[in-house]
Amino acid sequence: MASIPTGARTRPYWLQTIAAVLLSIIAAWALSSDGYAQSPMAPRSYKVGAIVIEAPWTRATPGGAQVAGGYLKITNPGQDADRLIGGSLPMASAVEVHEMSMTDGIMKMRKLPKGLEIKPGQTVELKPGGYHLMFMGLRGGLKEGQTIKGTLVFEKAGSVEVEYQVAAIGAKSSGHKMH
Ligand SMILES: [Cu+2]
Repeated sequence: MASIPTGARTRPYWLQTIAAVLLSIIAAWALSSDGYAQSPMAPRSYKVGAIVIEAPWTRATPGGAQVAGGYLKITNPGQDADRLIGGSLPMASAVEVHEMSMTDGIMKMRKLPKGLEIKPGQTVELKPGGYHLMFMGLRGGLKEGQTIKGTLVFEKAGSVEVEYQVAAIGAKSSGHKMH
């Protein structure tokens, strides 16, 4: 720093350079894929067409279980209705869209053959006890703390890659603060 003249009134050139580099780093970070913080447990959001998907999560599977539920929030800020019709997961033989409902005092679930409609302006939350994705024919268990890549398929918006955070066995929520 000996080359910096003492008593300079304007910001020295080297300081401007550092400031410019820092700004470009911050800008690059802000524009990076998710827009969200990159920490592994932070809720993530994804966009495909007009559809926004938030914070996909699933649960660790007890030994030998071959099914697991997938949960997330879907918002459709667009002008047209769309449908979540399925998806894929490398370690599952199928990903189905399910509904859970009380029938004669018994919780039952069924596959929605035409998928789940998301109307314009609507937000639908897939959560335990309600709509959910069902991962069928799982090969190998899901472990708490893992991140599982998969895809979701919408009738109009098409397919999008997402990552599921794996919560504890039997968790009622991902443990994330939804906003
Ligand atoms: Cu199910």
